[in-house]
Amino acid sequence: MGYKVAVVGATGNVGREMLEILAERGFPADEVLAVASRRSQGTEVSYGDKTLKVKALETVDFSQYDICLMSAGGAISKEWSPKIGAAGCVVIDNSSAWRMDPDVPLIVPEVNADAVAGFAKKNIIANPNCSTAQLVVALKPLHERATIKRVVVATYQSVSGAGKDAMDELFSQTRAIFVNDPVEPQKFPKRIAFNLIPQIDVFMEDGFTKEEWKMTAETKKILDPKIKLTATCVRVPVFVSHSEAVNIEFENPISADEARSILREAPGCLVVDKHEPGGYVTPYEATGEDATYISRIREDITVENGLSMWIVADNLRKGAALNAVQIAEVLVNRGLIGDRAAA
Ligand code: 11C
Repeated sequence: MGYKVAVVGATGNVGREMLEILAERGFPADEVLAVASRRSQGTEVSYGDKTLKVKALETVDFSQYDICLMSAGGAISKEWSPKIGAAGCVVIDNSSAWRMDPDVPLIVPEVNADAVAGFAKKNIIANPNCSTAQLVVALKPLHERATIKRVVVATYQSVSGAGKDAMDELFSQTRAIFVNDPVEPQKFPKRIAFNLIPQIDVFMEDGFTKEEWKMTAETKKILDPKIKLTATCVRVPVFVSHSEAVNIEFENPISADEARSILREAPGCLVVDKHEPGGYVTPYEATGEDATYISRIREDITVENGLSMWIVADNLRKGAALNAVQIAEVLVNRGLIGDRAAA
C-alpha cells in the first residue's frame, strides 16, 4: 500500500515537474491529487501516462493526505502550510516562507538528510532556493575533506526560475527583436532577450538582492553556519538550468585532482571536466537531468587553498521539484510518516 500525495501549485513550472518526477521515480503513491487555485480548477495536468483534473485548494480535505508537495508561492504557503500540517499532512514547501524558521528543517537530501527529523514540530519541511540547492550538493563533500572558509559565487540563472510568464517574456521579446517589434519589459526590470540582468528578487538595505541573501543564509543553515558566502545573482536569457561560477577558499590544502575524485564519488554530483573545447556542461545539457554537474575545476593560485569551478543543474528539478520528491522519499524510507491507505 502506498501514500496519498497532494501537489499544490500543480499547474506551475515546478508543480508540473513534481508530478512528472513522482511518476518517473515510481514514488509509492496510491493517490496523487493535483491542486491549484480556484482559477485553475478543472485544468488537466499529466502524471506519468495519466491525466489529472486539478482541484481547488479550498476544497481539499488535507487530513486525508500523507504528504503535500507545495509550490504555490510564499503568500499561499504562509496561509496554508500551517493548516495542512495541523491536519496531519506533512508539507514539503518550495517557497521561501519557512526556510529560516528554526522549527522547520531546510533539507537537501545529499547534504543534511538527518536534519529532517525535526519536521514534526510544524509538519513543514522547506526546500531551498534553486541556486542554493545545486551549490551545496557540490560544496558538501569538499567541506568534509578540506573545510570551507569562504565562497564567492556569481550565478547565471535561467528565466524559468521566475515562472512561466517569465519564460514567455523571453520568448516573446526574442521574437519581437527578430521581427522589429517594440520590446516592453514586463516581468523583468529590463529587457532580458539578448541581454542579462544583475538583479534577482528585491533589493535589501545593504545593496545585496534577496536572492543573494538567500544563498548566504540558506548555505549556512544547510551546510555550516561558519561558512562565509558572498553572491552576485544574474538573470540570463536561458530558459532552464542555472549555472554558477564558484570560487572556494578552504582551511586545508586540496588539489584540483583531489576535488575531482571526491566529487566523482559524491551523491548527486557528476564531474565533466575535460580540458578541451566543449569539455564542460552547459545549461542546455543539464536541462531535464537530475545531476548537479561540475566542470572547470582548477586551483586558484591567488589564495592559499583555493579552488574555482563551474556548477550547473536543472533549476526546476534539483533546484525545486526533484529535491522535494527526494525529501518525501527520505520520509518514506526512514519510516517517518505513516501511510493513510494502510491505516
Ligand atoms: C529564481 N531562484 O531563479 C529563483 C526562484 O526562493 O524559491 C526561486 C525563488 C525561491 O528566480
